[in-house]
Parts: sequence; structure tokens; C-alpha cells
Amino acid sequence: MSNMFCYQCQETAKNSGCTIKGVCGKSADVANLQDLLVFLCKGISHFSVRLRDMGVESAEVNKFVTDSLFMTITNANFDRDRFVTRVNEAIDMRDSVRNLFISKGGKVEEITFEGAYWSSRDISVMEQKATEVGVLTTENEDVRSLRELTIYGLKGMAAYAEHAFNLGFEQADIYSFMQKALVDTTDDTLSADQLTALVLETGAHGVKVMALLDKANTTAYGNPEITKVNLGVRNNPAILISGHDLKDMEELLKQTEGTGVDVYTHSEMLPANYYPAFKKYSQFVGNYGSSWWRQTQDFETFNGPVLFTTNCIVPPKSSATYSNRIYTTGASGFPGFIHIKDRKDGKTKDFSAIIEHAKRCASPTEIETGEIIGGFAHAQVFALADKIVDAVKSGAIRKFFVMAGCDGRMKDRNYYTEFAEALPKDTVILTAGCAKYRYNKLPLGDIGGIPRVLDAGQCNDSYSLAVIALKLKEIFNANDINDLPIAYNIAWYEQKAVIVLLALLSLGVKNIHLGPTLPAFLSPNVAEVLVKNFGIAGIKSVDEDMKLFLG
Ligand code: SF4
Ligand code: SF3
Repeated sequence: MSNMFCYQCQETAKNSGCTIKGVCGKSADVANLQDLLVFLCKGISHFSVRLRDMGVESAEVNKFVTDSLFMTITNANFDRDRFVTRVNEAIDMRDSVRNLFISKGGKVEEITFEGAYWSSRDISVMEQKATEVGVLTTENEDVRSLRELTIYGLKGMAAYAEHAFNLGFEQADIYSFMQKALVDTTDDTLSADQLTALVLETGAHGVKVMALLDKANTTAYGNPEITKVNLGVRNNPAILISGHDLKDMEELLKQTEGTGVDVYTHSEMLPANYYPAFKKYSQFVGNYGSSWWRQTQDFETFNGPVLFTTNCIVPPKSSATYSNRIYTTGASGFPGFIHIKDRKDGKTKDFSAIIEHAKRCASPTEIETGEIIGGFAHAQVFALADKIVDAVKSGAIRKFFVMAGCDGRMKDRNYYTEFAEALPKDTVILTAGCAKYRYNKLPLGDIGGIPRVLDAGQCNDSYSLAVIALKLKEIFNANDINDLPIAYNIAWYEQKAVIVLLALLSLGVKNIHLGPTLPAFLSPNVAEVLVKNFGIAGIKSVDEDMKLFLG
């Protein structure tokens, strides 16, 4: 018998499933506790969905389910104690919504899902139960595939909903859908067709949540604008901030002002450099290092403390010298790292400990110099629309390649660097997410002043790419988004990429190529449906794909 089963990310063991320990470093007990937490969130949702039908909405449930799903995404949280606490809180939350449901005259006998009732505060009982409620409890592999595809989409959705929430933006139908969908994944009467429809509905809500987050980000911090981001360092102590949460970024910048401590971004926080509201801070220097999986090198030479606001954390090697300078906050966590508490009662987070820590550290060691250019989210691209349209009409731009998504540590991702290098000079790459680190420092040049790599921002800013595609459809008077000269060659790793993919499918985008491997959680039959209805395909060699895309 295996210790655990997880196949939610692209690096899953043997492209089949992690069964002993996660390739990501997640231990079996944490993997199982995550399964138990999701199981209890399904139980909570059974009551909250019915309560909503009775006109009762619970802000606590909405927040709890969202945060819990977020905590289970790949590389966000490895902290067993946090999950034990969370499971206990889930039982409390579930019991309180069940009592409320009963007090409103609800009939519990209508609910047969075990997660609506199971309870134990004994850690060994909890851990035993945690091994019995995972992915493999659904025996039919197609049903399991569709259920998990939905759940991974919901995890990505939860991450984006949480970032929007932190900026004061919420949307009731996103929460209600998340909970309804969780309940649907426990319904044995749903047919494969109904579950496929649920997957697409998940994608439609993915569009909504990304639109909401886009509104939250741009309302709070302005529209990203073309920016040359500094890659070099200064001679001051500094903090490196990673992950995706812009509210944390804002508060860290406010609190480091005038302290003599500089701030640099790492990995998915790079796009913070593109926002007008952040540029005004003189201690905000630029970006340090590369994508998430290179952190084991980048953190060594950074010399100062690092703040994780979300994924992706790589467990440090025992020889790492930086382990005692890592802080987490929000949904992220790792045993031994210092966790900065959430905001309470309208107050900001308190980053004083990490700022004081920075003052005791040496300034960063320079690992590169120069600049990279980014900030091509929808508003900035619309501002350049005339130029871009002229370039397409004159033939100066032959084709756009959407190469958004995630990066990862596997060697086969060199494909994306080689693909970018092999693209003809009359093509433009549209990107978002950490996938960009595979080619954003290559000298790919520009086309009449338009850079050949247009970076819209974080993975959630893939929404911008969809908005840009829809705008081009309008400008070129195309009947179908698929008639545009845009090809999709997307790299995925974790569950946010799943919601981005489902969102693109729900917008009608076809023929997306997905790599470096197709998800292990797609059963052969489910994969066939995606191929047949949406033209989803994997990747081959750079040469073969180049011929295919450029015909
Ligand atoms: Fe394995 Fe990925 Fe799950 Fe980690 S998140 S345990 S690497 S499938
Ligand atoms: Fe990257 Fe983890 Fe997905 Fe936000 S930081 S794209 S992998």
C-alpha cells in the first residue's frame, strides 16, 4: 500500500503519481492531511450550499474554504502542524454550519457524504482517516479524472480569489460556485457528461475570478506599464519578496520606507515592478534571480531574508545556509520558517521582524546586471494597439505565440528556451507566469520597437492575454478567436495553470499545446474528450512543433 497519493502537478512521480513522498518535497503525512482538509471542506460545503438556498450566506465559510484550498496547492505549504490546526478548525466550522442548518429546519438525513459528519480530535485517528479520503477513493478513473480536474481548477481559483479578497474585492458567485462544485465532486449520480460540464463551468468561473483580481490589482495599484526592470544590486541590506500577493508587497514597501533596507522581487513577484504605485518607492530596486526552482541558488547569494507570500517554496537542502532567513505569510508555510501573521481588525501585517533581520545581513551579491522589459498587460497593449495592428497588417508580425504558464525544474523544459530561440524574427511571444524565465533574458530583439517578448505579468495576468486576444478579434473583425494569428504553446506546473487553462477553454480557445507533459490526472478517455472537443495536444520536438505551428 502506498503512503500517499498525489498527482496534482506536472512533476508528479513517473508522470503517474507521488506515492511515497512528493517530488516537490511534500511528506506523506502533509499530503494526506491536505486530502483530509479538502474532504472536510466538501463536508462544510454540503451545508453552506443548502444554507445559501435558504438565504443564509457565511463570510467565514467563504473565507475558510477559499484559504484551505489555497493552502493545498503545490509548493505553498509544507507545515504539518498548520494542517493539523486547520483540520481541527475545519471540524469546528463544519459542526457550526451543520448546527445552523439544523436550526433553520434543514434535514441532515438528506446529506450522506461522510465529510459532513466525520470527526476526531485525536491526531493518530486523524492521520489514519487522512489516508482513507484521498483521490483514489473514487474508483472509476474517468470520474476521478473529471473530479480532480475540477478540484485543481478550484484550488487555482481559490488562490486568485484570496488575492482579490486581500485587496477588498469579492464576488459572491465565485464562492458559491466553489462550494457547489466541491459538493458536485461527491455526487455519485453525476454522469461523465455532467462532470465535463462542471469542468467547463469551472473554467467560466476562472475567467470571472481573474477578471476580479485584475480589477482589484489595477484599482489598487494602477495599470502595469512598460518598465525596464533592474537586475543588478545596490550596496544596502535587503529583503527578497516572492510569491504572488500584491497586498503583502504594498505593505512591505510601506514599512521598509526610510529604514535603509532595500526590496527586490523574486520569481512571480517580478511583475510588481510594472505597477505605478510601487515604482515610487526609492528602496524598491528591481528583480533578483530567476524562477522559483532556482531559489536554492538565488537565496544563498541574496544574503538577506526572503518573504514568501505564496507558492513556490522549495524545501532547502540540509547544507543550505539561508534556511534561517526565510519567512512565510498567508497560505504559505514551511516547518522552521518564521510565519508572519495575517491582518486582523483592519490593521496591516507586521513586517518589522523581517526588516530588523535584514539590517543584520550583508547586501546581496551581484549575480547579473542589466535590465529586462515587461508590463504588457491589457491596458498597455491597448495603448500600443495601432502600432501592433499596423505591424500585423504590414506583415512585420506574422504570428503571436502565447507561451504563458509555469516554469519547473525538469530538464525537458529546455524545450521552451529552444522554442523561443527558434521562433522566426517576425513572431512575438505573449507571456505571463513564471514560464517566462525560460526565455525572458534572451536577446530576442524587437519588431519596430515592439519587444518580441511581451510579458503581461503573473500567471493570473494570463487574463490580460485573453483580453488582448478578444480585442484583436474585434479589431480584425474575426468571427472566431481561433481565426487570429495566435498560437498557444503553454507550459504548466501547478493548479493555477489548471484554472488558466480551463478559463481559456471556456473562452473558446482551441488547439492549445500543453507541456512539457500532459497532466497525469487526465485519464485516457478524458484526454480524448479534450483532444476531440478542444484540439488540446502535447508538445513534440522543437522542429516538429515549429513546422506544425508555422505550417
Ligand atoms: Fe507530487 Fe506534485 Fe503532489 Fe508534490 S504536488 S506530491 S510533486 S504530485
Ligand atoms: Fe510559477 Fe509556482 Fe506556476 Fe504563478 S510560481 S506560475 S509555478
